[in-house]
Amino acid sequence: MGTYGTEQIRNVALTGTSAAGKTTLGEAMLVASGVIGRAGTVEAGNTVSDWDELEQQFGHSIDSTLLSLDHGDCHFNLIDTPGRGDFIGKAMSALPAVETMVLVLDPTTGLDPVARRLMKTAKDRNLPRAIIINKIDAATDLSGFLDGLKETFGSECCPINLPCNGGTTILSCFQETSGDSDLGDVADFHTSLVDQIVEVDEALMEKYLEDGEVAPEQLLGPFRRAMREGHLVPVGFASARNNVGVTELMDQIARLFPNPAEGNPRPLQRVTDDGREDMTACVDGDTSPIGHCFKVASDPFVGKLCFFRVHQGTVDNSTNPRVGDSKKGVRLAHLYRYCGKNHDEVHSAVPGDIVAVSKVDEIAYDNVLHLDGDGWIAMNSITLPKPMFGLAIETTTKGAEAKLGDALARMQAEDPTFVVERNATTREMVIRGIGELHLRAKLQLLKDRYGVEVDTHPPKVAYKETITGKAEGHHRHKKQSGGSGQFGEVFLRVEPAADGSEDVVGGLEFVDDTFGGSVPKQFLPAIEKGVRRVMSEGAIAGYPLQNIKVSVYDGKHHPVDSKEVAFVTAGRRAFIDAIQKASPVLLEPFVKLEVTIPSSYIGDISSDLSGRRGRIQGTDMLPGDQAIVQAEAPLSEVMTYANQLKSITGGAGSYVMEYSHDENTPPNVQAAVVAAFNPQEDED
Ligand SMILES: Nc1nc2c(ncn2[C@@H]2O[C@H](COP(=O)(O)OP(=O)(O)OP(=O)(O)O)[C@@H](O)[C@H]2O)c(=O)[nH]1
Ligand SMILES: [Mg+2]
Repeated sequence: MGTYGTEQIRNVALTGTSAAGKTTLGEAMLVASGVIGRAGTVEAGNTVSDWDELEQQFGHSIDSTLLSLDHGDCHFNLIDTPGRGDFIGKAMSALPAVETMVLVLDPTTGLDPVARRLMKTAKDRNLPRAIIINKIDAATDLSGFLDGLKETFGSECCPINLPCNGGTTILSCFQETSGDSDLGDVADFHTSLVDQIVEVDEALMEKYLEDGEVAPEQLLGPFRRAMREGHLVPVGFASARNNVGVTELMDQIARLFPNPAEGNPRPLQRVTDDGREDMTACVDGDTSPIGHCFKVASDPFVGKLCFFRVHQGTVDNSTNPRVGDSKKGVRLAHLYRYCGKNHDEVHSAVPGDIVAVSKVDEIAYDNVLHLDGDGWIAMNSITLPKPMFGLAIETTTKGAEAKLGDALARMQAEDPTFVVERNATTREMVIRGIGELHLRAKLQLLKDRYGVEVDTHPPKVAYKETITGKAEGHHRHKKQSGGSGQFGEVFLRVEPAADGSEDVVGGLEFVDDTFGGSVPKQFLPAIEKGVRRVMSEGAIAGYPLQNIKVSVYDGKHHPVDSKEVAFVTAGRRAFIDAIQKASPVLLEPFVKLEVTIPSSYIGDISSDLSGRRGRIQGTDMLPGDQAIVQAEAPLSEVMTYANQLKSITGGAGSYVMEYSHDENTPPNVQAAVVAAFNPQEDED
């Protein structure tokens, strides 16, 4: 389709369980719409969506991919997302770009944590949802699966069609009022669906109670409303591989799913000197353009690409929007419409559309593009899991450090759940991701795309220091060397900072409690500098300090010898003195683990985790004798959990981890870490 208007657009994210058939479903829709002549398969590595070499090597999706196609008079922007827990960040970050999330499930394996998390995230963000139960050709207990679905996600999950003739066809129970299906009498499903829909419309409900039936045309508006209100999650059946239920889903998207003008408003905020206020994007009319970048990628030919969704106004290649709070406008010289790796250059994008812009360095993931005069616009970001699975890396190629740094910076820009840390204390470069598979994919990319190979080993634990009591500290710094000397004396008090205090900056609240000029005001920044140095370098074990309030209450100065450097040292030493007396503790990061295993290993996995100071929080059974064990454990104990899991289950298990919270280390661990700390004395 050359041109289309906002009302014709349907933006849909295909999310859900890994290997449920999202990529295959996207491929089938491309065939049905005539974009491609024949469906490729994931096995053959020739689908439009999994076009990337890495995806073909790994045999599943790794990044989100935009597919575009026309159906009837509608234009679909479909975002195919990866279903593996390791890549959930890519699925979640696509949600702000669409009006509807379609969760694709595999009835032969069941509901996994990814599906649950995505359903919850979409619900919390007021995003209309639908479900496709795929692989009906292979499923044996669809009724049981549907019951489990309702139990997990609520009775608002109502079939809109039903599998028939052993999963070889489907029949609409929205249109049809009677007949037979593989799941039983169509009439029962029709009634449940209509009951659910009319609940959002009182007048219609009365009519329905009186007449006992409502014409399908009268149900269209209430259907859409029920979806928008989260009161209805339509469930469809399909076999993407056998092309069953595919065009029906496309018809449903076109007829019943919201277009950008009807979808629920996005949580945008306008930020001015007066603070932040919520705002609603307005797709109609001549409003000034607002776009949100939900994905950054690199195209081998086009270079850096930023995919953005136009939430308001029309964007064209003469638009020079500002990026977030930056004052300068950027040029959107080349705009593209993407389908897999194929792209067409376009000159403009109407409100609601999704396009990519090339080679604009200033745009990063989650940035909002806008033309606001006084303030700037921000999106209420999706909270992505904080990556905790770490590997320390070193290049094996001589002189490749700069290349490695550059490659990692780009990879970080393209994946918000991938971070690179350079730890001054441990002198390690650590890459962190969601799980072992996530980092394995990054290392492969590093090798294939950037030609950099690295050695890896488990990183040292990133402990933090804090205090649990109050104490006073003092230091008198005096140095006389030949001519002028150095003199500064500081008395200060430390205590834990109040929870959530706005005065805490970088983990520290710094208060000037001096009076009578005991310390001239111009030296307070020097004292703060000394204190902040300790905050980052640590006082007892060489790890950064956090959550501390320090009040400088007295000191002495010398009219000639007092200078900045003297107060930096005095502040630093007085602070260390106080911290050591204020019952310091070492905090260690705890992670949430979700371990998927054959259920026969539940006992072994639970006792192994308990032996690693882990706490089991729950166990869920999945169909096919699989189970999920949820636990919290100290990161230091599960740093090489991939190996452990492999040796317990013989390779049959998988897991993901993310940051949970910090906890005090047990005294024996703290004593060992403190004993290993060897602070460098400073020069005085
Ligand atoms: N029997 C059957 N197999 C299917 C169907 N759809 C997809 N498959 C197979 O299921 C496997 C996974 O399909 P994909 O399309 O890669 O699944 P996905 O949901 O994109 O997986 P991720 O990218 O890992 O999230 C492949 O082997 C497909 O051929 C179906 O309808 N029936
Ligand atoms: Mg896929």
